[in-house]
Amino acid sequence: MLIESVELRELRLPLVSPFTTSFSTQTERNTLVLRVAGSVPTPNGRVDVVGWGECVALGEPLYSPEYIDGAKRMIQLYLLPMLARVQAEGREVTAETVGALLEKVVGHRMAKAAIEMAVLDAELRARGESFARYFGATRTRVPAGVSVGIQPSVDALLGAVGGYLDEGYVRIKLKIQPGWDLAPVAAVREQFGDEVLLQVDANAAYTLADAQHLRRLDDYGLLLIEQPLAEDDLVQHAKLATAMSTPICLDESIESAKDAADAITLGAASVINIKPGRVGGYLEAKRIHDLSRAHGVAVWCGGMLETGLGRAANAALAALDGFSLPGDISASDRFYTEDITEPFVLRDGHIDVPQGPGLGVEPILENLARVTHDTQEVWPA
Ligand code: OSB
Ligand code: MG
Repeated sequence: MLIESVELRELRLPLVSPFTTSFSTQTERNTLVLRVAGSVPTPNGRVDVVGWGECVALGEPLYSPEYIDGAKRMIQLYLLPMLARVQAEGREVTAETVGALLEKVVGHRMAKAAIEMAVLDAELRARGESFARYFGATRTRVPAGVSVGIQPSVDALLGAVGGYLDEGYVRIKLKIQPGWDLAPVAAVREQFGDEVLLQVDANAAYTLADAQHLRRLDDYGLLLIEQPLAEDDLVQHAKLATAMSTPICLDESIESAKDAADAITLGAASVINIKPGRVGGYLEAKRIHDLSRAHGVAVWCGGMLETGLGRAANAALAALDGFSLPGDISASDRFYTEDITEPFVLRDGHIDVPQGPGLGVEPILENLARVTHDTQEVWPA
């Protein structure tokens, strides 16, 4: 596309309830949304179009090195100027080349992913093609899992899990940390039975020295344990995998298809949580899906408390055949009373995959205005 303007908005959406993980408690989701406008060549001539991207960085660098203010600066100071130079040379930026065009910048995958998502949305809207169709996805709905934060008490946890099961969620993920692991898992199994699809996520809160403790989770028939050890502990994850029968799933450790290939080769992961933002975008996410599938490694689509924009794209990606486990793709009201798009709702434990052009959803401008904390025109870069 030929980019003509880029608007960067910082949003603040209150959460319906605090979300506690081993690394923080969030009561509000601050997020960045990018609106890219320009024109795209089509067989019928150039079409003016707008595309939307969402940056999944959190407010603080606790889950990943990226954080909102940093991503904002990165997009404005480095990434967009690189694309502006490409255009000044008379070349066009496309979704399939933007990753390579920004490759010289080390890391900052969430910032890069937001730009790629907006450009891809613009191009697909111009072509009248949905994200799902572009990815080659065939399913029209995806099973919805829910990520349940660390609670003040086991009773509170049972109340929360019971509520989600009543709503129809088909898979429960419990956040765990040292001191909040065996007891909550045992209580949920006891109360809701062995049939519930149950998994846990430690967000890197343990070390290999905890292997004998973690092994006790094997008694609870968990689908997987997500990221028990540190981001760069690939070798240690491989060792842990030999010490316990619960499958090891990696989240934070996987920032690229190369990381996924390394983890698979090492035996550090038998399942991968694919988060498009964490790996630099939907195209790299699709490559990880393809490679995992070729190696018989199960994947599922993770979440980062996305607004309806990111949720739409995640649902489309998760509709690919290789996503064999339910993702962290819940209804909008899991986190927000009011989303910036039409809300995603649960129907029979599933979320419908948008079928319209591009993301297939639009921001509702009044809603967007209500939660916008800051808007900047950042182009010409
Ligand atoms: O580790 O999967 C994670 C949210 C923020 C940061 C990291 C994680 C999460 C979640 C929530 O678990 C997933 C969701 O958006 O539903
Ligand atoms: Mg995780």
